[in-house]
Amino acid sequence: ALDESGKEFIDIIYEKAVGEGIAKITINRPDRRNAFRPQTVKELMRAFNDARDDNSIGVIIFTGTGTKAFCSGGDQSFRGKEGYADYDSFGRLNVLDLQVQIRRLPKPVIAMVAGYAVGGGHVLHMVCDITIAADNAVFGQTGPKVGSFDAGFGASIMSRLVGPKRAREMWYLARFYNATEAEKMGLVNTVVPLERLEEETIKWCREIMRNSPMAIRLCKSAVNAADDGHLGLQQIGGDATLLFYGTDEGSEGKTAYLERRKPDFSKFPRLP
Ligand code: 2NE
Repeated sequence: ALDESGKEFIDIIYEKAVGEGIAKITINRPDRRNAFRPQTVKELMRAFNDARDDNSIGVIIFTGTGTKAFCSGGDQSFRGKEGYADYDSFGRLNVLDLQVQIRRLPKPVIAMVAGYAVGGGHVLHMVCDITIAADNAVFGQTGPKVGSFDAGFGASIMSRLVGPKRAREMWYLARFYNATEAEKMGLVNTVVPLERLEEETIKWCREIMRNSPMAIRLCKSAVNAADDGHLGLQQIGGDATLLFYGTDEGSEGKTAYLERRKPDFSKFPRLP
């Protein structure tokens, strides 16, 4: 499969149902339980970027090939002293950039989880806007068992989702939780039989697609704003500028500048 710029994807599958406004990004390393290596993450970032820029896309499904795993985190066989390394000579934790990208992407990202979502794969589903789980899904952090941890979003977003006590439990004990337990903990939005997973996910996508894209964009920014601090404010502030550019008042400033005249803002109301 080729991406928009003609580059081949090796580790992922990227599809679009353009008429529906739905993109689907699939980690395609089922033999490794969809563990990611740096190449996988680079491809995911390219695909998410394309889906963000594509005006016809309103919602993105993020999933893994097969029914055994959504994602089992970083591929441990690529882990070195500086992070994960594949074709580059140096290691990296570029999955952290992917997490930020998903969090800031102004369209909903829905994690469609069958099987294991563990380790860095668990963090990936947590940074998505919504998680639809199959009844065979298993959730948990494995880091402390394999000499790793994610003290960034992996800790902070988890703590928001399940509360600090449960977050400590998940990290300190590194237990696995089934789909029903995960739903009770607030980790997932709904649990459906495995054979209905895709159907249910598409149903949620279609419901989202019926609603106002700008309202959804602002709601995503708003829900994240307080937790994301300055970056959250920047996102929602950028949305305000985006909306303002579309107004006559915003346009008057630009037009006056280009016409080399003084702007006339007198006709615009000073709202209470
Ligand atoms: C996911 C899990 C529980 C599945 O168990 P099971 O029994 O269904 O499958 P199995 O046999 O363990 O795995 C199938 C094949 O996939 C490989 C396995 O080694 C095995 O290979 P073969 O024996 O067939 O050759 N595989 C699975 N996960 C892998 C991985 N993450 N890296 C490399 N190979 C993997 C079970 O497989 C499991 O516990 N996997 C490890 C989960 C894990 O510890 N992930 C890393 C956490 S750290 C992390 O992701 C991270 C972070 O903490 C901070 C920043 C960035 C990343």
